[in-house]
Amino acid sequence: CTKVRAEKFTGCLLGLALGDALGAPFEGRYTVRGGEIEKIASSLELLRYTDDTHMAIGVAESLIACRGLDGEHMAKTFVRNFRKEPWRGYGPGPPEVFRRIESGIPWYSAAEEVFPGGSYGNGAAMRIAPVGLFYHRNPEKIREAAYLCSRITHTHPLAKDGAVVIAAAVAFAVVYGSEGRRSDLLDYLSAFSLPEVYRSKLGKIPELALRGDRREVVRELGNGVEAFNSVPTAVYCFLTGDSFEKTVTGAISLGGDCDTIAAMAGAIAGAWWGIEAIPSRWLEKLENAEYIKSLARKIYKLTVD
Ligand code: F2R
Ligand code: MG
Ligand code: MG
Ligand code: MG
Repeated sequence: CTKVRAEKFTGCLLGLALGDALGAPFEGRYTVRGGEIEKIASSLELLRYTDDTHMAIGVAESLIACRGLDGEHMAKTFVRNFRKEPWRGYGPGPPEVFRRIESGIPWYSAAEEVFPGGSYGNGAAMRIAPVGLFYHRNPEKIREAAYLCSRITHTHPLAKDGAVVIAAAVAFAVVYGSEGRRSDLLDYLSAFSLPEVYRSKLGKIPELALRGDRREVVRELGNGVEAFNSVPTAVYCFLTGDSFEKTVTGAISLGGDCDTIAAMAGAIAGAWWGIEAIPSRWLEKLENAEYIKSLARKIYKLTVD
């Protein structure tokens, strides 16, 4: 186990926000050429983030205020943040859950009826990185905390287990990066007894990585808004990107729900390599970077210092 440094915490949350902000202009695109990402990034004055980061900020704010995960407080934080900035590009489910909470339905049951069987969108996984940071010392708490955080808006087991995968990957990256072996992540995740679709997709990663065929990755792992079609893909991007920059641009180049895949992969990569590995030309343009950094530092102080 290498030293857990504050730079990994800041790298994680800034990495999430940058993956989101750099990927957002391409969300829903079928193909994205490598050069397009840098062209758009350099033409923009501000790299503006979307719901992925906005919700992760809510997770971090609530974890810090409560010194741990309090479902009711986190739900209220989500609702308050959404009301301030409803234009962040939220999926259809969460705003409906927030309306239900405001109408008096308890936070723990407000999401149940929004989709039959609950939402399996990737909205729980995209925001979960602060939970991985907060509970990095405590892998046995990760599942419980990720489930609780997800339950506010996403009650389908595949959404909740997608959040477990990303939270666990962030914890792994904080504890073992950058001197360990990235490929050990797959062994680390195998201890979390995941549903078959995750085990099967994560199990395909080593072979897919050998071939590195973009179309095959999209076909086998997915690039959609469903948690099971984006979470394993984000893990693939981290395991095959040899730097923070390559992880994030590789994720965006897959197209589809690429702001979210890049946000999840960027959080893991930022936690692995630390803030010093994030290109300054991107960091300088990131919206609210100082605030996001301050949240990461507070989680570090509460859990390591
Ligand atoms: N909302 C978007 N992108 C749309 C375009 C945004 C545009 N650029 C803008 O600025 O307005 N992106 C964000 O949403 C995704 C996360 O979604 P989340 O939070 O999981 O939402 P939801 O609605 O719960 O689930 C997403 C969709 O998945 C399908 N689905 C989920 N559960 C289902 C079920 N049980 N049965 C059938 N379908 C189910 C539905 O189509 C949901 O709407 C991220 O990409 C984020 O970036
Ligand atoms: Mg988004
Ligand atoms: Mg969550
Ligand atoms: Mg998205």
